[in-house]
Amino acid sequence: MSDGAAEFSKNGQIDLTVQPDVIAWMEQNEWQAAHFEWHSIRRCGGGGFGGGMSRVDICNSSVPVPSDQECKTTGDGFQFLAMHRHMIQSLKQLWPKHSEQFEGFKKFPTTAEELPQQWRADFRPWSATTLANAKIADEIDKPENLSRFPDEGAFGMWLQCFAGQAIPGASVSASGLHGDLHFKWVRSNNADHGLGNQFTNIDNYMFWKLHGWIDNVWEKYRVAKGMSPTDQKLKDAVAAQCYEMDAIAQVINPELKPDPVDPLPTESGVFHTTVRPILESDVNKCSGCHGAQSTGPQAGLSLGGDVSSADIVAGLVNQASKSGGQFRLVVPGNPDQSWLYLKAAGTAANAGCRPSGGASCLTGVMPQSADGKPTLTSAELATLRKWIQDGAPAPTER
Ligand SMILES: [Cu+2]
Repeated sequence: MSDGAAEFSKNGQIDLTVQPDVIAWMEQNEWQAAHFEWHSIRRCGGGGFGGGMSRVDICNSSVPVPSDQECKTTGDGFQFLAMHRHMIQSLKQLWPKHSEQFEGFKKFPTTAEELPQQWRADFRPWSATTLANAKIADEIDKPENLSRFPDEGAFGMWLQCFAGQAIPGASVSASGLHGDLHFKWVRSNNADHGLGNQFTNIDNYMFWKLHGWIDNVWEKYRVAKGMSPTDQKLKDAVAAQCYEMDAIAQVINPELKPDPVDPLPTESGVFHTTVRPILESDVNKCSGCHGAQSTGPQAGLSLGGDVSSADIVAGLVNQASKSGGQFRLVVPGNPDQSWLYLKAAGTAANAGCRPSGGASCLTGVMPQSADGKPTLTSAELATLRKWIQDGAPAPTER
């Protein structure tokens, strides 16, 4: 895969998208549609009416309609931030070497020079209101700006919905910086992957530039408030959005569902009863990366979902890793030579990984965390360690 944006030409206009491989992965996993329906289900209103232009009657589907409806509550503002962070993090995790295409503007772009070259000739100045709001967002760590927003949900709501004012619920509803940014880069001829097409706008390179910027200023807010990038509330919120998006994707395409005619065996054993729940817990795992249905670069490593524990263990024990050089994923009796353990414990960086046999060395902690510390608790790590130490026994069928 190439780095950065891909050019997309249609009817004499050049637009920018993420790389075609990324678009294809998102299509396979119904991300374009799921992203649209994620927004639609927040437009259902009371009693399941509305839903905007939903193509799957999302308001009356199996996915519960969130009580936080679009731009009505600060809870929605928080979910808006968490959902887009989930997508950004997942894509960066899937393509760690090509992550530039999922990174935001470093600051709100106010000059042509700050834009990709293909957009510079079309740069038009922003309104004074937008510029004033952008300054507040970029300088959110200044006390006078920070104090405008009692919590991150209020900040998210303002970014998404009410740039013109800080207090939600007042009568004036100027569009947020989010809308200002979205409307700025619509290529009218690009109905396929353009920012103007709500059903596919996540294909567009500028989508990630603008949402990445929103994510950056959100993080700046959190840091200024002294909030940790690894606190449990944040992790739970991002994981919840991951699960909601997966649930929506399954409404859109039931084929993504586990196969109901082939029930999983009933299993027991240490791995099945104590290790697997750790790998599958809401916090540590999201099916986008290591699930049975995953089609991304991590596809070879299945840690949960619609797969038996016996198959998970078979895929780990004495198996080569894809990004752990000479290491195998699990070496029975030897956790400190087991890439799975080293990654989870956050000690992979010091393990002496050497690229080998086609396997690179990606030594960051897994699940990824912003501060590089393990996401698993020490008790969970001890459980994983003991299972490997005891010979990584396979589960048994009851
Ligand atoms: Cu969105």
